Amino acid sequence: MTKQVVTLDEINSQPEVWQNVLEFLAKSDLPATLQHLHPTNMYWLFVGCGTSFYLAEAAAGSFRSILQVPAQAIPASEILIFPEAALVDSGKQLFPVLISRSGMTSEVIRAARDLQAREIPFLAVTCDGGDLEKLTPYVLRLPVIERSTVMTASFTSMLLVMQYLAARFAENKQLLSAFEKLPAGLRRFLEENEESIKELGEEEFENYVFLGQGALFGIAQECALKVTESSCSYTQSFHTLEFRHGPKSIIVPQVLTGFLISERGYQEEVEVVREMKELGATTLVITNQATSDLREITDYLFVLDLAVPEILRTAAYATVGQLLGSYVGLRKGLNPDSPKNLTRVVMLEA
Ligand code: F1P
Repeated sequence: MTKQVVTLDEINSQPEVWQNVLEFLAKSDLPATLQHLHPTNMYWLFVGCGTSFYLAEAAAGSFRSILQVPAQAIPASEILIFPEAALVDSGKQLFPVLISRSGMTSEVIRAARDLQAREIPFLAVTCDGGDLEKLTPYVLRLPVIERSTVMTASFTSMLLVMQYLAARFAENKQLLSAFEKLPAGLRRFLEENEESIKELGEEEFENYVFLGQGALFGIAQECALKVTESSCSYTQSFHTLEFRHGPKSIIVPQVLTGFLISERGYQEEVEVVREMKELGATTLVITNQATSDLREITDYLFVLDLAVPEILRTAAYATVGQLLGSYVGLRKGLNPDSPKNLTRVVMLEA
């Protein structure tokens, strides 16, 4: 009997977790509470560490896309070491969003206290609450209980929550009504593709690359981190078109080159797939739809087929990297529930 892997169970629980989170959001009065801060006239600064920093990247890309507001992501450490640069006065009201599953990560807590000292209001987005939820009146604590060391459902759920916030601030009824399709769409995708991802995990590669544009760049970074954390493999991530400007020098068949293809940048991004295939890359493609020319240059293809606006597909792309990381780890005889050198929270000496 195969040993239960909690991380895999939690990855596969994401459709149900998303359903619960969407029901929680429908009852939350926080979006209305934040309205008085004029969210469409603020400079949004998304802050986190590790997976939560890549979540910040995807959230910032989502706010730029949905709200057309200035939005940036930074690691919490930047506020501690270079506060004057991180908290730049852009002329717009700076509004930080501190993201932490545990609410206990030392760098995030120190950044929160620094913001308090500067009397800069901020939003906390968390699952466990921890110390973070006590440091601000603006808290979104999600009904997500995650036991795994690495973040999976907490990552995608907190991203959905921030996309929901942006859609509420934008009063975008088409987006808001589309969220309800996501849990069933993800359930179908996972049922149809997990076995293929498991088989891909059993293939040996020297290292892995993940590429994405816009909000998908944060997802590419997270896919790379998941494979590193769960399997001790070497990975890299770049903006897709940036890969031409030097990093492509590593291309050989033993490098699994992953492309998170957007709808908006489809033509330009597929051209990069073609060029890398011609250089000898083994290509992995995650896309919502695939034309025949893309299928011809793709070795491992995963089609989301989600009937929702493009930006709402963002979180689903991450599930391929989550599953791949765990299955590569298992193939290497590792335990994804107990990743080498890692702890569930990074807490530094006071
Ligand atoms: C942040 C984090 C995770 C990482 C590991 C250690 O946690 O760096 O991204 O995977 O679990 O902690 P948090 O601040 O979101 O709780």
